[in-house]
Amino acid sequence: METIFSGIQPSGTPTIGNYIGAIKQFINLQNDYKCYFCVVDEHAITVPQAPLELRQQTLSLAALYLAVGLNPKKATIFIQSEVSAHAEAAWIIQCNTTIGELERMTQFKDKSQKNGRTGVSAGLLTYPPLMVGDIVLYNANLVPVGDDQKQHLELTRDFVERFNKRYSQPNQEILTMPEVKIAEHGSRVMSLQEPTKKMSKSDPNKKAFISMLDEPDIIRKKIKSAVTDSTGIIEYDPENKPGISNLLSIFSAVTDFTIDDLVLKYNGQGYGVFKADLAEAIVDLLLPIQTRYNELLHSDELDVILDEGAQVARLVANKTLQRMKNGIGLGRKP
Ligand code: AQP
Repeated sequence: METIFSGIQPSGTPTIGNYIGAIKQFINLQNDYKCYFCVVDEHAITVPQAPLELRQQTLSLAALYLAVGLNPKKATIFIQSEVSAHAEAAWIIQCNTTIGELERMTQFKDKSQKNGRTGVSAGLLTYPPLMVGDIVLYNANLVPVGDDQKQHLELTRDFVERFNKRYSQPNQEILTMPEVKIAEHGSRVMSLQEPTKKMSKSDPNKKAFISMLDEPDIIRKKIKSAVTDSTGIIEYDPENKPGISNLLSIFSAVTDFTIDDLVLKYNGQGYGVFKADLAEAIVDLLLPIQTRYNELLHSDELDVILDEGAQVARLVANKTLQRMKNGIGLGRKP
């Protein structure tokens, strides 16, 4: 059986973008693959986080994983910082990655530009090696992510090739080469306020995203105020009409309609009706998830699942880490 790893940062409440680009895929994948779904809290601290909020967001994200339908009997669900192999592997990976490779990452460029070089942590630069560690520790063959993570996955594949070439014995590769798995639709959900920019959970403008825990009236308001254009024609043209095209993608991803179905269905109707229906479709999707989330958040069940998940994850991750250390020659004994 092939193996999947994917993670989300508890850097805020996941958005409908995280759901469509990543989480939604997880639900079906757990039936056909050995899955590891992680709350990557060590990634979240690459930018400043308030300690109490970080802890609350970590638990909240784990509860959301379960609330959307991830099943701990099928998938291993755990918190990254509870498996120390991640940080150890990241160090080894950093020592086998060049600064040039890391400085080329667009996510680093974007985030560091916002804060200026002196205001940026070294961890923001070395975020990709930590992500490489997440993936290789579980021998993942497939990594389901949104489009924004493609470049990090390319770096992961380059790293695996280089590491295996340098340190593996013939026919005994230390690390598994992963493939990226991008959602067919909605792999890049855009901001509701600036539809040429990716929707992000840490966007300071809360109107730019729908959080998975937003209440129905907030969802309706945010969709109503989503930026479109003045033509009033519902058509899919991301280049010239990024706002309405983004809303069409979201609508299609949260329902069974294709974009073509929707264009036909709303032909001749204004943006108002379309937006109102889209808001209801999102509310219908999120309400049952929110109900289950509220039951789980403060339950003992959540703690037990996360304890067990960390235990399983540690066993697998430590084995790979040991293989990496042996390959390199770290420590006294293989
Ligand atoms: N807008 C998006 N559309 C589709 N997929 C998305 N993902 C993120 N944003 C979108 C996918 O969600 C997964 C988890 O992402 P992450 O939390 O690890 O990091 P991120 O990509 O940096 O997500 P955010 O929401 O933009 O977080 P912040 O604001 O903290 O930086 C990934 O698979 C990602 O591709």
